[in-house]
Amino acid sequence: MARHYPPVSIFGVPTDVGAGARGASMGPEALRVARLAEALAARGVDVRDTGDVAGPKNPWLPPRDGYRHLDEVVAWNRAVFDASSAILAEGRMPLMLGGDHCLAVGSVAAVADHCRRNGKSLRVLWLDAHTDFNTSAITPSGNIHGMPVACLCGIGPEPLVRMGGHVPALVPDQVRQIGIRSVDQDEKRLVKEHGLDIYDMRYIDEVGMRQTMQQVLMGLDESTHLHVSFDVDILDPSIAPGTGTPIPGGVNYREAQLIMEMIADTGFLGSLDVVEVNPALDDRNSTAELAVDLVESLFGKSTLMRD
Ligand code: B3U
Ligand code: MN
Ligand code: MN
Repeated sequence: MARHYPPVSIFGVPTDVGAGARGASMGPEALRVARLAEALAARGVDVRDTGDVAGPKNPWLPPRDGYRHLDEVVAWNRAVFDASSAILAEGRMPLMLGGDHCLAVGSVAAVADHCRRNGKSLRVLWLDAHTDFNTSAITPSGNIHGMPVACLCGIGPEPLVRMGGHVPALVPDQVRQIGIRSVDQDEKRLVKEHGLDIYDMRYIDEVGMRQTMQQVLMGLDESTHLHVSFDVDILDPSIAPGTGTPIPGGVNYREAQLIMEMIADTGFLGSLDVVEVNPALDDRNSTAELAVDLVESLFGKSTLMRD
């Protein structure tokens, strides 16, 4: 069965203000150079690139009270929230090109707000090597890209926790985390305490990606809005070196394709972030190219037998 996808609006968020390495600010251009919009258009998707949102420069300062660049992170997330909300209000699918992962506070808060207003049930698929559930009290770095899931679940600084008006934006029950293999000591305690549903690499090794994704995608129905937050560091660094915090032992090419294909098969994809592409660390834009390849699968490219 050929899938019909809603119209897509791409927007870029050129900042690395929440990261510990510089360069994710060039992610949107890298993904454009890798021809993301053209690839979706070739699949018959109505796609528009609305350009980049704007925000403050990266002051590159040490953490203060457990946060690096909190004011700047808030400003960028407001811009993301507004851009995502406007796209959703037009009945289009927001596709955010990061930027680092702190920006998912704004994108997911906007989607959560949209779902609340429209009687949709939101499920967030967090594809990542990291759980991103740190707080100012336990972060080893102060980098806010290690905190967005906690913020969305109501734990974090006021302006981020309140980004979408409703607090918390999400409950842990709405989140599934896939590909996890780097969690800080105190962060581990916190994710357990909050009951996050985590499919780590050990689980994927043991049961395989097919069964993992069947679990992840259980309980969806016509009212489901799926938000995919795709941190490219879920991928093994051997295939995706262009990212700020690469962790060995990640998802391989075939597993990554299967993740995307099984999400595509649900037909419930409603919004997407592609974050942490860092061309300064990449090998000839290979990570952005791989991300585009995988996003094509998310829009049904490899479902040869089902088209
Ligand atoms: N957990 C570490 C590292 C990290 C989290 N997310 C990324 N890196 N990309 C931290 O600094 O919070
Ligand atoms: Mn992340
Ligand atoms: Mn990560």
